Amino acid sequence: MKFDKNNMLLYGVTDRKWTGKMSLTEQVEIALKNGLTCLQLREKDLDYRSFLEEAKALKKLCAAYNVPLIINDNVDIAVACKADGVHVGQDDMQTSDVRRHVGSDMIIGVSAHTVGEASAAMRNGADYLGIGAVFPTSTKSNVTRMTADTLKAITTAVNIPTAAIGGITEDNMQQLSGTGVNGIAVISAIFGAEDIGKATSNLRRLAEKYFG
Ligand code: TZP
Ligand code: MG
Repeated sequence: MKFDKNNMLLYGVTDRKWTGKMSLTEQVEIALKNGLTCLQLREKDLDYRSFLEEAKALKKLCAAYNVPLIINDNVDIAVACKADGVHVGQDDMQTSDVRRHVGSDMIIGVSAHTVGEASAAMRNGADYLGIGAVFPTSTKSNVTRMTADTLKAITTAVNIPTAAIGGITEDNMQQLSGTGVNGIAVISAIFGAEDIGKATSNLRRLAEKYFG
């Protein structure tokens, strides 16, 4: 699948905490219909078989909307479900090892918090970076908020697509314009929204305005 900086515009990350009234698949389909440009399946507690089954179903769904599916952390699941990519954090498998495992075609995303991490990730084969946390967030614990200067320094240091992450909403997104990021990655602004469709289309319109 074609992958470039436009896929960073509105990058949605799943979180099972927000399912209940709707299944994860139903939530994802609404987001896909309303302008999501990339989807990351982020499962922390699912057993391998359920994870793989879900990943295969979401791969099919994302493909129907021509949106890349990225698997968080789990290289084996990413390969087995024929995902478009895999995303790793600094405490996960090393970028160069991931590249060896998945071959040259699969997209690799890496979380970066400093210029050093970002440059190393790019050198070792990352195709894009998630950079954060740019705002306070209650979705993930143990995250440190970075300054706008660090964000700018990272986007200046690398020449691969980037998405900012962490506490991003319709109301604060504008503060990221001019930092050099190609878009935003969000969990709660989409999957925690009362109306996922409306939230997604609003975020997409604003992302086009500030980062398109
Ligand atoms: N990595 C850094 S912050 C974060 C992750 C996964 C959580 C983002 O969630 P939200 O709800 O968009 O703040
Ligand atoms: Mg991780």
